[in-house]
Amino acid sequence: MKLQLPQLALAAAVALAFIGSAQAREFRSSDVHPDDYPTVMAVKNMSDYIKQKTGGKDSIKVYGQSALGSEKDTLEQTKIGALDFVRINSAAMNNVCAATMVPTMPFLFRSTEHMRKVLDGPIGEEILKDCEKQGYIGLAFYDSGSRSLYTVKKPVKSLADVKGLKIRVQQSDLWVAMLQAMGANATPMPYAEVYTALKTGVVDGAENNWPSYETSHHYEVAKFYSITDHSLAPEMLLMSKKIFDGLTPEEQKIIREAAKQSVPYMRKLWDAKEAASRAVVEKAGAQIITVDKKSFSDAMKPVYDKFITDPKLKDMVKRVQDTK
Ligand code: GTR
Repeated sequence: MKLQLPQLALAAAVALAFIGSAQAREFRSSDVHPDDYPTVMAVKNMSDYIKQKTGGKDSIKVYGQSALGSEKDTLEQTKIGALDFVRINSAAMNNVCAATMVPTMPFLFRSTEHMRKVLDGPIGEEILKDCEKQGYIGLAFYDSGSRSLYTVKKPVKSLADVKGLKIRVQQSDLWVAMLQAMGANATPMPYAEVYTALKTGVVDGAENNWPSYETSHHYEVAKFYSITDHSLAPEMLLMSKKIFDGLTPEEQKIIREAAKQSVPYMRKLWDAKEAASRAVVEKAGAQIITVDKKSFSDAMKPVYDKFITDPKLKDMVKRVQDTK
């Protein structure tokens, strides 16, 4: 029997509907933070959006607290398609995709507003797009506030005090160079290992934003928090290109939209969390130390000289600085 055109169209529609429903899936996403942390909440918010737009078919489950491994490990899993999404700090991508070094650079963003303006605009899109060559679909930047130094035994009151201190850094050559330029003995290690390293004296200190300092309980061991504000390195949400390429254009569109719409939601949570975390650590007895930030910033020149050598990166840094 020969099928007529309308019958063919109907058969195709039935087949498509069948394939669509058969492929219902729960994507997996990793994070190093606990359940109620703004980055985790943002991906859960994305999941709600995706669920709603796909009529309950697709969703994302977040595995927090490094349950699936360190940021470095989960990035590798994502590249090969063993993991669907990964939420990491830009630092974790520095050795993989050079453009991510730009928003990580010390003392580059002048304020949170400046950082948001740059990352919401064409420069942010360029950096996200640049991750594709390495097997990642860059979906969004999230806030991470500014990072400062904290120590266990003695407070850092000036740049000279950093000399010789063993400071944990993220697993990025750029981060190693940054802390070395401050005079520290930079020690890269995964986030999940830092609490014990501080407690057992493997390191003398670390550096992070208020919410991480609080939720990781580092403040209980390292109670001297020196406000250096040395980097506003943002968070990133990436998807495995291998997985993304296997989705329908409609699913891809929904995922991109879901990520973008989660950014303002995350920022609201972030602003509240920064203030709340600072209050928690202060109440618990953390000592907040103000330092001469300019001396720290002046010490960063060798870091720019070493890492921002490619003309494209130089131009990008200049465009960030010129963004008003
Ligand atoms: C946090 C960030 C994490 C991770 C961590 C670290 O602020 O949210 O993605 O980079 O710092 O220091 O390893």
